[in-house]
Amino acid sequence: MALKLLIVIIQRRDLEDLSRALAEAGFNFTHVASIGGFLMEANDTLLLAVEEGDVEKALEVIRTHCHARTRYLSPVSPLLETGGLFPPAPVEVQVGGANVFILPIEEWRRLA
Ligand code: 2BA
Repeated sequence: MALKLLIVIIQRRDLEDLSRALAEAGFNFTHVASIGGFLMEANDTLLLAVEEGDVEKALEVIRTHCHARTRYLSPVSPLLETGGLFPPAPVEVQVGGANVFILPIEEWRRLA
């Protein structure tokens, strides 16, 4: 059976709940702490190698335990930096639930 690698980027607030749910569903995974390039905030990346036939099951667990959230960014105005009066309106950003990249695994070896 073919194997797939799921690279799953989630929000930190979903990590505990999702980790527990994946373990209960029988999935092995590796957790890597990461930082989003746009918000520059900590997020988390999970690596899961799964049988192709289990991909949808894993996605369902991820979908159930990762939630979309709204964040507001306050852009720094060049006017403010030079003493201007009016701060720019916060920018609304929708983050998550999860960003999942699904890659084929060519070969998996456990070396003992
Ligand atoms: P960040 O890069 O910190 O992005 C957080 C959220 O900001 C994104 O949520 C998106 O709604 C918004 N955003 C990102 N880049 C933007 C831009 N150039 N202009 C306007 N808004 C932008 P998500 O799309 O749910 O992404 C959540 C996190 O998943 C990202 O955190 C990043 O760590 C990762 N990610 C998303 N897309 C990716 C990609 N194509 N490649 C690698 N990592 C990705």
